[in-house]
Amino acid sequence: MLQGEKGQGSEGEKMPLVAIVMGSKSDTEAMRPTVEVLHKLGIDYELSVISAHRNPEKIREFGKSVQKRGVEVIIAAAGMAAHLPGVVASWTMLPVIGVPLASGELKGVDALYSIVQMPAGIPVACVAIGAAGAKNAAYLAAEILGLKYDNIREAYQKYRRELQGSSK
Ligand code: C2R
Repeated sequence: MLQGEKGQGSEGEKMPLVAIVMGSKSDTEAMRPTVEVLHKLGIDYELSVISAHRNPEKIREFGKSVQKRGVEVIIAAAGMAAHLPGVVASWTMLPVIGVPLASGELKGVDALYSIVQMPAGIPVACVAIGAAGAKNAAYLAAEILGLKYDNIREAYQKYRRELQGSSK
């Protein structure tokens, strides 16, 4: 996965409905489950690496332009003092799903608290630390998009039926 990458894209010029943004290139492996779930559900995504701490102008530009590109849900992943999801949320009206990553000495508890403890006013949805959260961010995005897109709702329903079957 590279910065600016567009996923799916089998039909070429599709506009991604999901934007994944991560705080560092070092987060790439941790976010692979998100990409895999989106791929399985046939949801187009774009992927960027932008740190709110290290590149505040770039995250502002991202937040202000992302909806204009047709994106409807943002998945923002970061480890340590994970301000990225909250900062992105401050620049857009789109729903932001934060993924706390276990990249630092505190194994993601730092990122979890940074993301989940948003003061009232600007919400960020928060999933679990690590691979479970990375997957659930994609499933939650599918649920949101499924309210509007029949193909996504059907793909997600199919996955849920399979899940029920496999847990017998
Ligand atoms: P490096 O490996 O680049 O030093 O990053 C990243 O998401 C990563 O997990 C270490 C960790 O720092 C996180 N990071 C943030 C932000 N920018 C980078 N939490 C931010 O702006 O919130």
